[in-house]
Amino acid sequence: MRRYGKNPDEDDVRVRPNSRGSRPRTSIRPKHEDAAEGMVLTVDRGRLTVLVEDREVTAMKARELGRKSAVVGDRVAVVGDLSGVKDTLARIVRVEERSSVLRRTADDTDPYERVVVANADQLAIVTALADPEPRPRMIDRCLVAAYDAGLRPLLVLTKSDLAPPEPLLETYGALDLAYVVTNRDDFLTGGVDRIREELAGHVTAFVGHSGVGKTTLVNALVERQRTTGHVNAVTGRGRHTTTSALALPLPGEAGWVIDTPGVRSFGLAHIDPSRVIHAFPDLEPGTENCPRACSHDEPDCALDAWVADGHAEPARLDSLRRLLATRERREGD
Ligand SMILES: Nc1nc2c(ncn2[C@@H]2O[C@H](COP(=O)(O)OP(=O)(O)OP(=O)(O)O)[C@@H](O)[C@H]2O)c(=O)[nH]1
Ligand SMILES: [Mg+2]
Ligand SMILES: [Zn+2]
Repeated sequence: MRRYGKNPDEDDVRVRPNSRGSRPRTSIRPKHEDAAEGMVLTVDRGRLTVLVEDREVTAMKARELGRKSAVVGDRVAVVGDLSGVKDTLARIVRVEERSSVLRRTADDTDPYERVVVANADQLAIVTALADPEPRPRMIDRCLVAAYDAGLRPLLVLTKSDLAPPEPLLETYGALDLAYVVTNRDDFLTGGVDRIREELAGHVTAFVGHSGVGKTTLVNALVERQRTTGHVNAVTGRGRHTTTSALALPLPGEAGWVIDTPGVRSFGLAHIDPSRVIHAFPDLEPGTENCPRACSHDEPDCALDAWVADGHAEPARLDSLRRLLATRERREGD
């Protein structure tokens, strides 16, 4: 292999286990036609773990990438040492075009957008039914982000051993949202089958408040696929706050799950307020009689009468209005 710079007939040359210093350095190549394709699994302080074929290769951004960053889920081209051997370092020379970008800001006024995950096609909005208490506004915000990024939202209600899901599901009934209800005890009895169905064939980013059980659930889903050390270091046993996003393959090549650190809120500063209504397909038909360019948060808005006539949950309109109000505050400042 290129790593040792040997000819094939020298393959049987043994490499001493502790010969760190004798390992050749990553070669500098002006052209990258020999670059390998990989997927970014995690990012930790400038070091990226890239899956190249079946090896986890540690890599850093090549200088030529400039300020462009690679995030979890990105497809990248890597050169250099692709052996995946400890203490080796490859270089990312290209980030391929993304099919989706999930963004968030710290709050609605934060001008700094972070890309949470690239190339996901589903957003699992994880909410505990208790401990911590569900916060419908957070769900609405995640829905807005999902619709904005073109991801299919999936509502995942955890800790059903602590509280029933019905009150929350009633609020979202009009949305026709895909959802699953789980709890830790289910995991032992095949209870993750329902969620597996929803995840199959998708790249799903798991988002939600800290402590809602994202890592606990992800661990139950990917158990057999864990690689030693790596997953443990990042996700612990589900009891430790996750500090960086990590992509994990579902068994049987059934797709990918991406565990992300808990967030305090899902800032929407990057989202166009006129698109917010699309996150409320249950309310959208009620905007037909709105005045032109209605913000849906003004006295003439047709939604009030429409909702009062029983076409949709008043709680949904309240959520929409709260989001729009947040957006408006930002515009006024
Ligand atoms: N009662 C109950 N507790 C659960 C369940 N699932 C997870 N927990 C507990 O909830 C706590 C938080 O779980 P995590 O999986 O670490 O939560 P997380 O969403 O990954 O948290 P962050 O990484 O901080 O974002 C842990 O103490 C879990 O044991 C469940 O179904 N029922
Ligand atoms: Mg976690
Ligand atoms: Zn309106």
